[in-house]
Amino acid sequence: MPTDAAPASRGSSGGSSALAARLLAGDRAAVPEALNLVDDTRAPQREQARDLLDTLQRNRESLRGHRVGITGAPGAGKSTLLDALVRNLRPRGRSVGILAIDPSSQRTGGALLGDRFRVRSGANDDGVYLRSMAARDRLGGIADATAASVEILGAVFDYVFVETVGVGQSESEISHGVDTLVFVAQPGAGDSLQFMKAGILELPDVFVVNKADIGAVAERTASELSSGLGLSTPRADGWEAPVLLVSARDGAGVDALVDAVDAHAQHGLESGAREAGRRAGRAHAVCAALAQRYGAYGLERVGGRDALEVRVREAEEESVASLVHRLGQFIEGALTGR
Ligand SMILES: Nc1nc2c(ncn2[C@@H]2O[C@H](COP(=O)(O)OP(=O)(O)O)[C@@H](O)[C@H]2O)c(=O)[nH]1
Ligand SMILES: [Mg+2]
Repeated sequence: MPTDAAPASRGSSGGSSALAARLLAGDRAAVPEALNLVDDTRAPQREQARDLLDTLQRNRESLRGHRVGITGAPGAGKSTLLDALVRNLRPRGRSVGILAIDPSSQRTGGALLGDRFRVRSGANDDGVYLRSMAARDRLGGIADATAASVEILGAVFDYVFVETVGVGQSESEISHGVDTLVFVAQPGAGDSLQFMKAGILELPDVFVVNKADIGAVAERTASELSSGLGLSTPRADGWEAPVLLVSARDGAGVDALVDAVDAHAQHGLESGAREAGRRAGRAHAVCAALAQRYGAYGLERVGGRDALEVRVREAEEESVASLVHRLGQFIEGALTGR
């Protein structure tokens, strides 16, 4: 599908169609407006947002930006690493969109990171864009909001990075929304042990032991992780997750990290894992949003989670937002006996 094709002007709003066309043509100036639209809770805006996202979904072949989750405990160095990644990628002409999901507040972490980018990459560089999103107001259900923002950024930028905090549940949550999951470990913090206990060692596609500049402790953590991975069962998709020693502060190992992310992207394209992952991610986002809104009982009323996932997989021309809306109305109907 050509990226500059004007999308069908179906739907209620010429405005959101024009916006979708601009995004699909690679217009970076359309990004803030589009992200504001999908964040707007007013009914007419929500409808326009669904139109916009449906258009992107119909043109999904054009959403080529590779989606990378950066996760790990607070203080592990995720934001510093993103900064290093931007400084590595920008001189090579690769564009970067960043979504920082802040679990506590809307302003602190993201704004700080934003300031750092303005200092480092210059205010006039439109090849890097950062948006921070507060998870606090979303009652843990950030799957559909993240999905919408990632689609928009992925229409325009070569890489979309999503920074999320945490060890455990959040890895599993974010792994559904990205193509490549990078786990950033803090040297000596026992992250590798926590991982093995939680049984989620198989989720990250790339392991980074950051702060390699502090020496022996970082190397020990890296070898712990490597042996833990050696003991885990091989992955069905054949990918072997590398463990990389990186210093986000000095930039050491950042080239190797970019290479590992690119190699995983290539593997995903060739094996079909990326396409399959995006499909599964959509199903997950829809079900998570509906379960959050209507509970397990609501889902049962329409045949349960598995049946819903099948429906989502079949509805390839509809965005996550539209599916949540349409299936939500259906569930409400079932719950009120209409
Ligand atoms: N020595 C060292 N410190 C680092 C490195 N990367 C980050 N830090 C420091 O670790 C702290 C937390 O970094 P930050 O990027 O905010 O972590 P986040 O919470 O995971 O985003 C900050 O004081 C950073 O300066 C590194 O490679 N080496
Ligand atoms: Mg951070």
